[in-house]
Amino acid sequence: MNTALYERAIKVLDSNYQKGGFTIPSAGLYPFQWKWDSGFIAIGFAHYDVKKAKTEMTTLLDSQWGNGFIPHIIFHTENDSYFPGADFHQSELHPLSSKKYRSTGMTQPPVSGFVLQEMYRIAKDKEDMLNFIKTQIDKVYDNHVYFYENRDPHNEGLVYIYHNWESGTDNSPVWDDIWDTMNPPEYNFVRKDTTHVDASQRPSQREYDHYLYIIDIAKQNNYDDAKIAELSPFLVQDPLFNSMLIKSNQALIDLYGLIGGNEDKVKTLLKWQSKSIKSFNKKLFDTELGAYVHYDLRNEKALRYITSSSFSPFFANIPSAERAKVLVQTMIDKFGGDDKYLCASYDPTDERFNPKKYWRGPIWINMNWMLYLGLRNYGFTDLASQIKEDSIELVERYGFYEYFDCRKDNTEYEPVGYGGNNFSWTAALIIDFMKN
Ligand code: 2M8
Repeated sequence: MNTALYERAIKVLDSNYQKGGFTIPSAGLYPFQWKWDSGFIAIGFAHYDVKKAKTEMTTLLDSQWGNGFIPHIIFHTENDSYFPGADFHQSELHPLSSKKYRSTGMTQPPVSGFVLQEMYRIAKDKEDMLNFIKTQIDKVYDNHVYFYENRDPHNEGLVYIYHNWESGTDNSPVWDDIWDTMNPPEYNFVRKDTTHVDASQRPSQREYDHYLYIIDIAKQNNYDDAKIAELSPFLVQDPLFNSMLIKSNQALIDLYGLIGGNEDKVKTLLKWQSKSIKSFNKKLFDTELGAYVHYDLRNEKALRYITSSSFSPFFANIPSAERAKVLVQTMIDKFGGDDKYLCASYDPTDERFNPKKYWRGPIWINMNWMLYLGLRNYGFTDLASQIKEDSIELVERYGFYEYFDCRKDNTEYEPVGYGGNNFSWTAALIIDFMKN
């Protein structure tokens, strides 16, 4: 193990940890607590500072609303280095929003269930960790109840997201098809992200108009879920989001099994689980592409593009063994090759691919971490190891960046680490990669 790298990762995480009991993703660029970032961060902490790992999750789950919803950003502090902030989002419009924290009125992928399970796996003192999990697990369960009761209008076992920021893969080329159906006003606002990061690596101004417009619709309806389902121009069943929900369902089933009792909850979880996996395989797999794709519920059509999210079902044990082989072949054919690190966030053979721009092509360490665990679980050990080795090599060579260029022959366009530096989930998951 590269001990120096491990120590550097710890330094990144510790310096991003805040007095309020949460960790910012990256200084300047992202000065608050983000939902899925926090989960990955807690996994990193669990390896060397159990107290911080627990605090990270407790603070996140403490932001839960009265209806079980957990927001995507929790604005613990006033900070004007980020746009749009608490005053734009106005979570207080929702009658059940947290009275303690201001937040956004949208969510992010449901990481908390599998994060608690990872914390248990990593813990040396299992009894202590299980006691901690007992104090938090029902909040995660309530969060899943929120999803199944409010985000699945056709009762399919597949939940929707109503904003691209809910996906975590903010400006994926997949969303371009949805932007084509919209024509929002040109907003007058000052971007803050492009004061921290070169504009060529971030979403465009016009994309931000779309992002703000969807929030405006949600706000006009006080973040009411039924109204959003009726009116949002963006309503998508996302394979990444649903894979993480399914992975977390399974984690809750396993953890309740360790805790004992809770039979009704386990029964409900098992019911969701079989329905979700069945629908997922039926609706989101594209036989012609050999990959899982997004489904646009607003316009009732599949969004037929291959992204790293297309492979996320490995992480949640969704594909059959036979389908898994097809999926691996697609990954190798489109994303692999001696000239590339794995795994680009968007199909490098497609014209929409951009190797430098945020979620339109670069490699993200959190995606690699999920793909690694999923592929390993299915027995694709060589491919899994390659993803792990590529991830470590990228960070060793270029630093703890937010995202990375997948092209290996990159002497012409160094540096290849993009976005924020000293990025928390990159550090946290490199720690886990090195220990796993
Ligand atoms: C990025 O998203 C935020 C909005 O949530 C932004 O660009 O301002 C995404 O990469 C998202 O997945 C991530 O959680 C967040 C913080 O790291 O940054």
